[in-house]
This record gives sequence, C-alpha cells and structure tokens, in this order.
Amino acid sequence: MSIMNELERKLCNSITAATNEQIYFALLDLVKEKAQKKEKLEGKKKLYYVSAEFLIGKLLSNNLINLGIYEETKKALEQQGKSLAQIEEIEMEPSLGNGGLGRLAACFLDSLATLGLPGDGVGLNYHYGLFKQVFENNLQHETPNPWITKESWLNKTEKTYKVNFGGFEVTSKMYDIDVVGYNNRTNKLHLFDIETIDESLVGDTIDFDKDEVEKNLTLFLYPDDSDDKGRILRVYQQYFMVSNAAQLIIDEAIEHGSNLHDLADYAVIQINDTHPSMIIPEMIRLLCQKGLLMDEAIEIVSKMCAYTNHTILAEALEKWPIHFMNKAVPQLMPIIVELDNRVRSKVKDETTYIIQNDLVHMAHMDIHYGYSINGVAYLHTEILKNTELNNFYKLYPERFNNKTNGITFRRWLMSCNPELSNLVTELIGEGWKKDANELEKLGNYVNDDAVLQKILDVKQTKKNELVAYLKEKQGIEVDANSIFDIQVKRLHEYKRQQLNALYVINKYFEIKEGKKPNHPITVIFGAKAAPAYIIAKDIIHLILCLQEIIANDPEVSPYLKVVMVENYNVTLAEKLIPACDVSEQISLASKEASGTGNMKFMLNGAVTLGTSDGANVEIAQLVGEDNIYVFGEDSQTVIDRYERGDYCSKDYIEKNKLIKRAVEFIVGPEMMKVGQKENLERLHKELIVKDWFMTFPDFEDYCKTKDRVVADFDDRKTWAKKMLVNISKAGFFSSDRTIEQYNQDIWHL
Ligand code: H53
Repeated sequence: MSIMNELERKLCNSITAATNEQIYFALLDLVKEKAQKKEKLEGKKKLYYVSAEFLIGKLLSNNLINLGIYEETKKALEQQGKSLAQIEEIEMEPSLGNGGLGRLAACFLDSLATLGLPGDGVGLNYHYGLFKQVFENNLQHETPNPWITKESWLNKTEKTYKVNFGGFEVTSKMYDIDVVGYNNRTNKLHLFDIETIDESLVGDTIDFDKDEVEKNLTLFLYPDDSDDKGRILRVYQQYFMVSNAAQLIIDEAIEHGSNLHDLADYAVIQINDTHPSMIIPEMIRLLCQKGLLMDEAIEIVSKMCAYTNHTILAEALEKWPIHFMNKAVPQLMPIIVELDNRVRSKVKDETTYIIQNDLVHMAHMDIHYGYSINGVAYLHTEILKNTELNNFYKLYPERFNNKTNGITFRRWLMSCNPELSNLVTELIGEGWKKDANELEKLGNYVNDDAVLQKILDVKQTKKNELVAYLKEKQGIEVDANSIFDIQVKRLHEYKRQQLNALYVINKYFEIKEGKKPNHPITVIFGAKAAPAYIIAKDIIHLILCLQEIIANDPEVSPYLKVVMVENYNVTLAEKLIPACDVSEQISLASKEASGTGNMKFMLNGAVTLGTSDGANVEIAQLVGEDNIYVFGEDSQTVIDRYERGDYCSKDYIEKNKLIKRAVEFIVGPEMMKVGQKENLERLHKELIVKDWFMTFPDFEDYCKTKDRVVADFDDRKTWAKKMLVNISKAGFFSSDRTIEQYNQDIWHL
C-alpha cells in the first residue's frame, strides 16, 4: 500500500481535509508500526548504554529517513497541498539532555541500530526537558519545558520493578522509544519512570522526604553541563536509573539462557560519564542477593562494565558525600566500602581510593572495577593518561583507550541539509550514506569550478532559509550576504563565549575608528546557562547588551551584527549549522574533551576557527592547515601554567591596551545604558582579577586570526575549496566509525 493510502486509512479522512496536527499523529502511529516490524531477536550478547541523558531531538523526519520513506511521504503530502516541514513543527522537542554528552548518546543509538548491533539505551523519562530559555531585559530566564503529549514516541510497557531507597520503596514503569536504524534493525531506548509524579510541583522548591521523592523523582532533568551542583535528588535519580537497568539486564539475560555465572557473556554495560556509576555496586548487590558469592559477583561485574570519561574538569567528576549515600541508598554503602577495602589492600597510591574524606569518588570506582576506560578524542585521552588520571593509568595501562566521538550523518546531513546531501550523492553516488569514508571522493572536485559554485549556492540557500526562520520565529533580522560566524553550545567559561564577545567589542571600536571589515560579519551565539551558574548568565547578559548597542549604532551596524538566538536546542541547531560559514570552537586548550558541534559544522561545509583542543586537533590533521584556522596557546602550555599557578590576568590588561579597552567597555557608559550594573560589574571583576579560563593570553591571536578569516572569505573560490575539503574529510567523524571501534575494542557484540 502507498504511504498516502496508509495515512488516509489512519486518518479515516483524506489528507487534504485533515489538519497538520491530525497528520502528525497519524504519521507518528504509522512510523511506530513500521519501526516495530524491524525489531529483531538479538544474538547472545547485548549492549546496554546507560546514560542520564539522551538528547534525541525531534524524531519524525529522522525516523522517516531511516525507514526509507521520507521522500515518498513528503511528495504524497505535497500533492495534497501539505508541507512536511510544517507538520514537523507540531512535534515537541524532547530535550532530555544538557548538551554534548546527551547528544552523543543519541547519535550512538542511531549508529548501533544502523550497524545492526543489538544495543539499547537505558535512562530516565524526565517529564520536563532542559528548561526553555527566555530573554527579558537582556537577561536569561528559565521556564518549564514539557514535551510529553497524550500520544508521543513513548510506548508504555508492562515492565515494572521495585526500587528501594533509604526507608521506602517505589515501583517503576518502563517506557520505550523505538530507535530505527538506517535501513536496518530497530533497537530500544528504555526510559524509566514512576507513576506517582506530580507535574503540578514544577516550579516549586523541592523537598527530599519520601512523599516528595515519589512525586518529583523524574520530574525534570538536572540543568548542569560539565558542572556538578551536588544535590541529593540527583543521587535518587541515578540510583533509580541504575537499579532499573540492572534488574532489566538480569531479566533479559536469564530470558536468553544465562545462569548468571555467565552473565558477562550476555551483557555489556557502557557507563556514560559517572552518572550511572552506581550500577557497579547495584549489580553486585543483586547478584549476591541471587546467591552468588561476593568474589564471583565482583569478578562478573568487572567483566561487564566499561566507563567513558567525557571531561577533565575536576568539578564534573562526581564525588558523593557518604551521608547522601547513607540517606538515599544505604544498601549500597557496605558494598562500596568492600570495594574500597579491596583496593586499599592491593594498591598503595591513596589518591586512587574510592572513599576519601567522606566522599565516594565515582570515577575511581569505575576505573578499578571496569575493564575499559576511554576518553572521547585523541588529545583528551592523552591528557587522561598523562595528567588527570595518570595514577590510574600507571595501575591499569591496558584498560585505557581512545574512542574519538562521532555524529550521525542521517540527522546532521541528510535530514538537516538535504540540498547538500543531494549534491554529494549527485557527485559521488549513494555509497557514502552507508560508508562515510566515501566522502573522500569529493576531493576529486577540488578544482572543478562548477562544483565549487554549487557548494556555494547550497550554502546561500541554507543561509536564506535561516534568515527567514529567524525573522519569523524570533523577529531577528540578519543580512543573508554577511559572513555567518556561529558559536552555539552550552554557555561555560571554558568554552569562552566571552573571548568571542571581546572580539566583538574590539571590532566595534575599530569600525568606529574607520577600520571597516571588507565584508559584513554576523556573529551568532546560541547558548543556555545553567540557572545557578552566575557568571555564565552574566556572559549571556553581556552578549545581549552588545546585540542591542550595535544594532542601534548606525556607524557600526552595517558592518557588524551580534545575534543571540533564544532557546538554542537541537531543532535550532539543525537550522543554524547548515547555514554557517565560520565555526567557532574556541575553548581553552585542554578543556573541551572533544566537542561534537565542531564535527557537525565541518560536515556542512563550515570552516573551523578554533584552538588546538578536543577533536579540533583531529580535524586540523585531516583537513590540513590551509583549510582550518587554528590559534592560541596549546594544551601543554595551558596545563603547565595551571600547574605553576602563576597566571595573572592583570598583567595582560596592563600590557595590552586593546584588552584593557575591551574589558573596560563592559562597565562603560554604553553598556550601563542597556544593561544591569550588578551583572556587568561582577563579570568585569571576574575577568580582571581571575580570568580563570585564560582568555587574555589568546586574545591577540584570536583577533588576528579571525580578521584573516574575514579577509579570506571574499576569495569565494578559494573559500569554496576549503568548504569542499572539510566536507570530504568529515567521514572520519561519523558515529558509525566510533561505534564500530567501541564494538571491536570493547563490546565484542
Ligand atoms: O561531552 C561531549 C564532549 C564535550 C564534553 C561533553 C560533556 C557534557 O556534555 C556533560 C558532562 C561532561 O562531563 C562532558 O564537554 O567535550 O564532546 C561528548 O563526549
């Protein structure tokens, strides 16, 4: 039956007569049916990717693409006067993650299914995703972000488990979301919930007595990113997640014939950051409860668990106070103490102990009792081995390995940029969709003027689309002929949006002095700051104030524009990334473990302006120095300076007049007119007395390099070559490659 007939049967109506909303829900239903037909009985061993975050984004288009019915559906709707793009607008984005870590988990699920590997995600069914960001008076405000509609991608299952907390018990319910592989099997994302959640509590302060935990356990996602604000509800959430995961894993293994002694032949657990680390003691506890001896239980679990580290920021390596653990999960403490004692009896180096100063170091537990520890980019893994986790590396060198992150090309090219995707296929055939390395074939066209022109044309189309979208949705006016210089990611000092802002201020002064750029520049930001992260919110305030000042300055605005998009999320990323000319990846070297936005931009033909950090290092190696703009101090210089502890931001301000001028502008009269004195003074002070992420040492090089980018942009043909090389070398960053490596080196599915 044709899609059109199937749809009309579901609608009990003609497509023409149906509303967009009715069509959306009919499509949802149809996709679910088709997805479930592709579920497969797995072989013996299965992966469980346990993660507190799965930033899946909207699912309709991607599912249609992966089922191979996107084009047919789009055409069928068009013929009836309906637009698939408008129908997609009905879907609520499930923002079940903060940023990179959660989005990576979502890309990995897509690749697992696409490669035909049996691997399910396990996480939590947050009723509210990451807060919705609203700007008022140039400040960020946070509002609740619901996503669950009466009918949604969630399928309620029959599975329930008992989970015990200190003094009370809850009953869980498992919901599943189908994960459709591209022309391949369907896996599952299992999201656990309890049915006593009280959504009317949203916005209230939260208590931690029994009744309250039952009402708010899965109410919302913690709005942190690479930063841990240590609240006890998070311990409750984490334990709830891993206890359910462990019970599910044991159940499924037994169903497939395991006698538990051989559990490690049936299941492998990937621990995504330290959020699911309690699965180690929980699994041991459950196995002992089922009659295994402690020695054997520990041995089995140690053969099942692998840990991914995503950061070297010390504050993000979770350490839970013993009194939290005793209150929330007392049954785990004896096991954790036992695990720690075993380490103490074997290992001299006290810095590796699990319990220190009444804190449980989750990563330490993962490393001692997991069989694999991986970083997420070459440089990151080297820093783990040689610096941050060196004491552990000396104990277990064979456990350490690198798995450079990747992204799914289904969402980040085929779905968000069909124009470029089609051009690529026209040039090199369909093969790249299954084997991303085939993108290298594009290299043959590097001197083909007609092809270079087509690449520029696609970019212009996507820029025009973005301009229209921003105008319609956010009332923002952007010049489609300006350079789109984009920095979108969580707001964090280490990512250094403030450095970009200082460039803007410097440029503002230069233009006022008559030094105009040869091409107008639009500097676009998108970022959410964690509600409790004061300085991050001050940086947003700074950017919003700059946006206003420059827009209202007729001398400057023809050459420079600042745009801060509201509520940056996956849906907006899908519009911004294809339209980008210059990809800003300017974290302080050593601090960004990998980055994955950098890969998405590259794949869509943006040229990177970045530091030698995270996966930028690998991008630079692949594209060569003519096709990337690298600036700033390298990671070793930064690490050494932190070690010496002799960074003094004041010195730079005294030595460099331009830095001084830019920093003083933050508290100058123009800013005070549009901004809040308190916020601006706090940020100013932070920079002059601390500048913990060392923006000043990189300031000059950044400004010079960015000016070079702007100058180079006008040689359109040379620029188009850079774009082409970036696209052609992006194949390495397919998450299919990453997942193949995980499977080969760690999981052995
Ligand atoms: O994980 C990404 C990396 C990125 C890193 C990010 C991350 C979070 O989003 C949250 C917590 C955390 O420890 C790390 O910052 O560099 O690309 C995926 O690996």
